Amino acid sequence: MIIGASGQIGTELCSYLRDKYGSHKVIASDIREGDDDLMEAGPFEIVDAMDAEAIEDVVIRYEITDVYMMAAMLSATGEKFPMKAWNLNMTSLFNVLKLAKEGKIEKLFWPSSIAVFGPSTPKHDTPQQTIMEPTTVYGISKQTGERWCEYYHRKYGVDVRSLRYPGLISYKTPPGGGTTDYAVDIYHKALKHGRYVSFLKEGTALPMMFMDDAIRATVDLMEAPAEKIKVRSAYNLSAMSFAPEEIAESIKAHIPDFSIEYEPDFRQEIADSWPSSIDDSEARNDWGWQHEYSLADMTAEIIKNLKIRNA
Ligand code: AKB
Repeated sequence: MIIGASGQIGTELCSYLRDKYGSHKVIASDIREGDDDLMEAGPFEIVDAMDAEAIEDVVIRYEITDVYMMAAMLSATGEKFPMKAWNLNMTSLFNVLKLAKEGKIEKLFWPSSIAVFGPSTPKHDTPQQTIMEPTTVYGISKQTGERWCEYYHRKYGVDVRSLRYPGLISYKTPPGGGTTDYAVDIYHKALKHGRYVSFLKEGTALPMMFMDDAIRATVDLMEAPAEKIKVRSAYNLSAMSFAPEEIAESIKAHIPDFSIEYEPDFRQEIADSWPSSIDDSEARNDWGWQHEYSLADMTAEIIKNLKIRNA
């Protein structure tokens, strides 16, 4: 069961799992309907991630074994609605941790984020274990969630697994309310208008990843033998790091007239509080994580596919 299946990660995760296991083995759910492909490809249930009874009803009805809890309010929207973000991000997690504790599901995936880090964290090659003093509500909720995941594993044997996602870039589904979203929007604006106004300033390097890599990491982590999972809070996960001018350069290789301007807004402060690169050697050593896409590979793939889609 995927909760939050109509969202940026949920949509692609759902189609990957359906290709792998068969459409009817994967139950999509969200508070709102998803795109036509998602709705037509297999079972879909309207479920509010805050509603424990509704989740349990689907779990029992479909005999769910694994749950991916992908519903969340991200960093930028979270700063506008702090209590809403806190309530959604924590209640949705507790709802599924409880089901796992009661033995009603076998395995749980819950996404964490580089937002668990803060301005006092070492900025380059941020290690797995380090100072974590997040300054956003989203980051505080992710750090707290990590502690609870580890607690439920240690105390009740819950098989919960998690990754600290970097900024995720997809051309298939739009992101919503994140600080790293500019790196998705830039491709659409490059093809449509040949220019982009970035809400992060030049030199703001952040850890990023192509969605295909993130989906593979998620499913690989869930399928790894339990004894290989040594971190039960959340694993650092990394592929590439770049600043707005670097992604702009990679786009110029395909669209030579493309130009970028900078008009930083409130999201600059959030980006400045996060690491610029991540050391994910524990994920690589423990369960064999390897990314595939570099910035150049990702840009080529996205531009090729958006051109086909827009033709
Ligand atoms: C955000 O920008 O809020 C997210 C994240 C890094 O978790 N993409």
